[in-house]
Amino acid sequence: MTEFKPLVFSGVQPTGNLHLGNYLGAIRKFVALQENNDCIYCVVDLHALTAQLVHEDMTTQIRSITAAFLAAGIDPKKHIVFNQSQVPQHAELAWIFNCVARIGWMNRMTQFKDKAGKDREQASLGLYAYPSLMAADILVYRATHVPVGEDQKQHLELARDIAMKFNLDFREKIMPTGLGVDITVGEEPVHAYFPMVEPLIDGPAPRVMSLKDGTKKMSKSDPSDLSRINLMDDQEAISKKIRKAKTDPDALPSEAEGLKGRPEADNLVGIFAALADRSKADVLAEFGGQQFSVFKPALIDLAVEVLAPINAEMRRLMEDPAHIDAVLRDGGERARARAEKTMNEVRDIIGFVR
Ligand code: AQP
Repeated sequence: MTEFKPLVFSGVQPTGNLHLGNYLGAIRKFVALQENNDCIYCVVDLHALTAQLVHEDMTTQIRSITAAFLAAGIDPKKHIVFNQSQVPQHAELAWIFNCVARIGWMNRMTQFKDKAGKDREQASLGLYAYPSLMAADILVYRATHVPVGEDQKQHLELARDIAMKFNLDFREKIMPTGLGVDITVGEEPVHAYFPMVEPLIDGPAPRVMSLKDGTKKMSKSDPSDLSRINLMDDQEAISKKIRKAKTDPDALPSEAEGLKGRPEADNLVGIFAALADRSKADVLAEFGGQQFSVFKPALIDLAVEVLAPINAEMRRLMEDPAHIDAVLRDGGERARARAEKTMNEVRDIIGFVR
């Protein structure tokens, strides 16, 4: 549908230890996409302020996410890797988008409701406006494709709504600039400045669940460290967490259908399948009828095999913070140049004097 030049953008918050959900749901896709696409990957440090303002280890966290990107195989020379706060154009476009987005749209965001909890009055304005900044992160590069986990689907729909409203509201101003692109949205032809971003959610593990509760997503902010496998976990920690992972008393089924109503079993089989690049059906063809006492050791071996090299490389990179900072500075410079081009065009479309 899109006639914009394809461009991949995605971001990860420096808010704690990266876990297997972040890796399988997002970072591994980032690595695969760089083969055939122009990609921009961002450590979204401004977003990290939304739920908690003061982070004692902000600098280390930014470096650690960058190290994870590089250790997983992202090439910062061919693509762009940077931290968001180096490119102030994200925040500038977010302000304009705050004026495009409607309160009613923001009120529907389930992640705000989840993260704000019961005491919504005490949540920051930033947490509420988070999806508008996320739309700006993507659209300040006029990116067309965004690899994310399933939890971000609603935010990407909002980004599309914001782009569409901007395109329609400024239609008459975009036309004479010659900066727009003719696209079709549904049946409708639209002369668009901003593309309708496509989420790239499909994959073997769009939603990795907690090891302690198969109905909750694996999350950095879960108070229990046993709920997640961190990319920095060593072999012993991985082994302990999988051994202690919640299961049910039954043997594994022989077909994927049999995982219905068994969230913990479904999650562990899904993790195995994603790590091994196999389907759940294929994994069950091998382990169907076996108890968890057989399956878990196989999962431990596989998880250690996949994660150990990433873990080792992250540790090596973290010993050279100057190198990581140089990668971010170089990426920041290149990202800023692209973002400023968009912002100059947006300023012209709106009619700001410059
Ligand atoms: N459990 C998950 N399964 C699959 N994908 C996931 N992602 C996060 N959790 C899972 C994806 O990882 C990318 C980076 O996420 P983020 O750190 O920017 O924000 P998040 O979604 O809020 O991640 P967390 O771990 O849940 O952090 P906290 O606890 O701080 O909220 C995104 O693409 C996300 O979809």
